[in-house]
Amino acid sequence: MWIGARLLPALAVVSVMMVSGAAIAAGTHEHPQENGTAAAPLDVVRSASDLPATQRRAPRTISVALETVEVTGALEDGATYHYWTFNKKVPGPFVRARVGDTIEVSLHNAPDSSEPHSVDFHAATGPGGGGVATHAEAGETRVFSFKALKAGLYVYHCAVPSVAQHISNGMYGLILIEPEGGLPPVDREFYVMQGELYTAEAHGARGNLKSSAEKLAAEQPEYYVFNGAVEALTGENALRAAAGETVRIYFGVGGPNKDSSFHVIGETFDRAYPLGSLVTQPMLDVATVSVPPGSATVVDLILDVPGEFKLVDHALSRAERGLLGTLVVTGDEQPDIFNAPVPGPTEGGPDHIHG
Ligand SMILES: [Cu+2]
Repeated sequence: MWIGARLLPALAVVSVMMVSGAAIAAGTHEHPQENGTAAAPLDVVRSASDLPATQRRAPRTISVALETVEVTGALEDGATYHYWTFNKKVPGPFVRARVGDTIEVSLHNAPDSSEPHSVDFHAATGPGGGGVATHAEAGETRVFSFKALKAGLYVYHCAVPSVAQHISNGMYGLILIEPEGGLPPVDREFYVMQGELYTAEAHGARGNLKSSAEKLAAEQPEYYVFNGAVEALTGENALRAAAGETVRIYFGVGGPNKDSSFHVIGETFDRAYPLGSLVTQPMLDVATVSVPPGSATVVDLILDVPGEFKLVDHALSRAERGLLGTLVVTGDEQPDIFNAPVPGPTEGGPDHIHG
């Protein structure tokens, strides 16, 4: 409740905070190379493969170390943005626990931060999800612990006002609380989160883009991103698997404001766990899953045929604002499932295909 109560007055002063924050950040960064500069922006994209493997085990105590760091990162070729991060990547680290675990959280706010930061785990039962307990000024470290009472896939995020600004700048991640007995085994797992960036400059601008409090308040983002940057999960960062494998995507929406109609073009989700509920039986054979801000879903795909499959939000205008990923599936063609003859190099027309 405290977040909501503080959000509205915080939005009223957001422009003041941003001006002072930019001035402090520009003047006091002690590690410009480590944290990225306009000349050498940091790669803030978290690889979709960057998540720990499951461990079937009894409940125990686990430690989660988060460092909040403000960095100038690459938004796309020729454009940078001053991200606020957990551990210098967007999203923050994937936290993997099981129901019954005690999770000890340590949050250190880097000394050169322009803002206090914190973390609110939706998996925690207790005031602010830890957001008050971890509120750390620059250079401070705060700790708290919670017991994972409920299995599920949950968002975590910074909870310092303006919360929307902190989330938009990149301060979100996922925590998986596996149910007793775990989830059905799969061959590969991936970690993908969607967010919005509200830049003063129009989409496609070059240079070091500035955040816009006005566009944030109006919920009018210029960019939509998977894992922090424009088309971040394509090319060498594409998700990769082989036909015949079953893959799982842990998908969350940091937002802060827009829901996602998550879809993989050319595939269906053989299993989908809406709203991150893992104790409810999954839905079967779903094409598009709606994921609200601050929520998540687990989707399993049995890959039948090879090819390139696009990860999108089916609100497809957003693909043209950066929201695009690729799942590359290798393997032998399966013409009994999908048969699309490829035109020859010089004879491209449909008459020749069928001739
Ligand atoms: Cu923050």
